[in-house]
Amino acid sequence: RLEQTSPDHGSRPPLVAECDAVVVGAGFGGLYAIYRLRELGLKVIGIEAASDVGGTWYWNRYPGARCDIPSLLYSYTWSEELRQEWRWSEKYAGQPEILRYAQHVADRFELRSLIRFDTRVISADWDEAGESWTVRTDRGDCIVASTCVMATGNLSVPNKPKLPGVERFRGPIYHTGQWPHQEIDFSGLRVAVIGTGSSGVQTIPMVAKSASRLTVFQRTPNYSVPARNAPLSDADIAAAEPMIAKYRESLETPEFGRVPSNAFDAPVPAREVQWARYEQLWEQGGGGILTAFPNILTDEAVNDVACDFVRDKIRGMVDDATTAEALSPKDYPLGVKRICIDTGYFATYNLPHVDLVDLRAEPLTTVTETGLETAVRSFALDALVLATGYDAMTGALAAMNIRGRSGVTLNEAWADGPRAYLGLMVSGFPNLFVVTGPGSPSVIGNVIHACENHVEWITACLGSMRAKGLTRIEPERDAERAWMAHVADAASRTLYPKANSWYQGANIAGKPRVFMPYVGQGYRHRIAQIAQRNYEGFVLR
Ligand code: N01
Repeated sequence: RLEQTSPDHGSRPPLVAECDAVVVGAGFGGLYAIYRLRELGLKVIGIEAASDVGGTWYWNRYPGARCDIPSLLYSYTWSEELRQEWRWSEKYAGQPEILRYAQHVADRFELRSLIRFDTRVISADWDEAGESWTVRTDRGDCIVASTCVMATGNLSVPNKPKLPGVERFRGPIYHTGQWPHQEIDFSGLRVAVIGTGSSGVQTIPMVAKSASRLTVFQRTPNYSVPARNAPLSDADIAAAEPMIAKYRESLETPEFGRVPSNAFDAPVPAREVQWARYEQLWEQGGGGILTAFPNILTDEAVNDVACDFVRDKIRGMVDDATTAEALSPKDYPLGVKRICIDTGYFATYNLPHVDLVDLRAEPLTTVTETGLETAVRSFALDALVLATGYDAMTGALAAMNIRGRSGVTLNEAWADGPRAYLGLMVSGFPNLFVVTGPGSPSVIGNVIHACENHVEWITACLGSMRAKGLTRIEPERDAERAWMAHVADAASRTLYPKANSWYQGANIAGKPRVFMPYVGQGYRHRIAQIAQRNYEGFVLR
């Protein structure tokens, strides 16, 4: 009984159509795919479950939702006109502004007319004889297309934990990833937030502003660094130009989270040297701390000092020593769960009406009609906010009933964990492309740039196939196996596997543990080379 935005299911006749490409999802990946494939001369039909474009930024309307990558970089690079005409107002853009940007792109490039909104794909079946996908939707549409591009997002299927007794709760329940469109007023209410990942860390200070009492239920504390968000002046924008130009020219965007190629032979700096650098980056704000030293994500001796530094900062910001201790992560390295970037998060716990409940010390036992109970205490509540994350990277694909060659479903193919050659295509599923799929860098770094890279690769691939009169592409099983082994090996050389993160599916009960994003180096060069070598590892005909 979640309070959420319901799609507008006003009547429209079902669409029965044939086209060259179906693009599922109208977030930043899908919008660009629709644009590029149309430019290629293909007949494209876009399908989007929401009532508008924006993907993640359509759904994540919770108070405080904001990007953790500077807005001047969290932008498309493919249109210089777009870049010149769009002006971001803040260093880190808030959700409403990012959504307006996506809407502007859709209008500016006339993409909306190609998209069926309020429409969810319920199945996609490969027809071997016809070499086409039959895509069906919950609106009765049946679209036959030679190519399917899944741009369904990495963080688009909310994780709604089955809290015992939750159906009894009489107050409203909100999930940060499905926030209602109308303003939610928590004034005078006793509110609980469950979850302290990026979403929780952003929304907790905002909810605290209006709630009469806020209780945060934390299972795992997170490392969080201050955003130091600020308005962007014209001078800031001009000063950032060389950096943006550099990013546009280079094939890799070196954001935090990436493991640079010099990580493995970098020296371990002295503790004082590290501390001084972390101090500088802390003052600067944002995720820069993860770029402090090349080996911060590969060498525990370096990472340990960074962890000590952040814990020290937490102790300095939180008045109550027990609360500070509970808020300090201790059992995993910094940055191997997505680092949180906050505005006033830790100081929020100094407010008299805000409390932290450490679920490791007192586990949640049940939800009642009027609140929550832990093994130790009861909490009377008026509203519940779930900031409990997502079935990341595979959730949306798994929900679509995709059936490939020989009738094998994607869920069957992925029973032991997801596999995709280059994170782009899955063997057994011809002509089905995944934008930022498992096995690609995707969520490690700047997702907009990752989407651009994949869409450009897919468009070039389809263009080259058309030029050669080819109609079908599928990865070889061996190439896919070797790639996923390489993805696992790249992760194992870093500290990433040392946390129970959503990167490896650890947040979803029963999900196979596979480290999904590619954290190795040179990904863009690699996939470009593979295309140049006549799509090595793919079978085309
Ligand atoms: O989700 P999360 P998120 N009982 O999975 C807890 C991006 N993002 O929505 O760690 C109690 O990180 C869970 O506890 P634990 C960003 O990439 C970006 O916050 O599993 N607690 C955890 O504390 C990010 O990483 C931005 O022990 C439960 C929390 O819920 C990703 O999205 C903003 C529980 C979930 O944290 C996901 O972030 C927002 C249970 N049963 C999101 N189940 C920015 O750009 C889960 N939890 C800034």
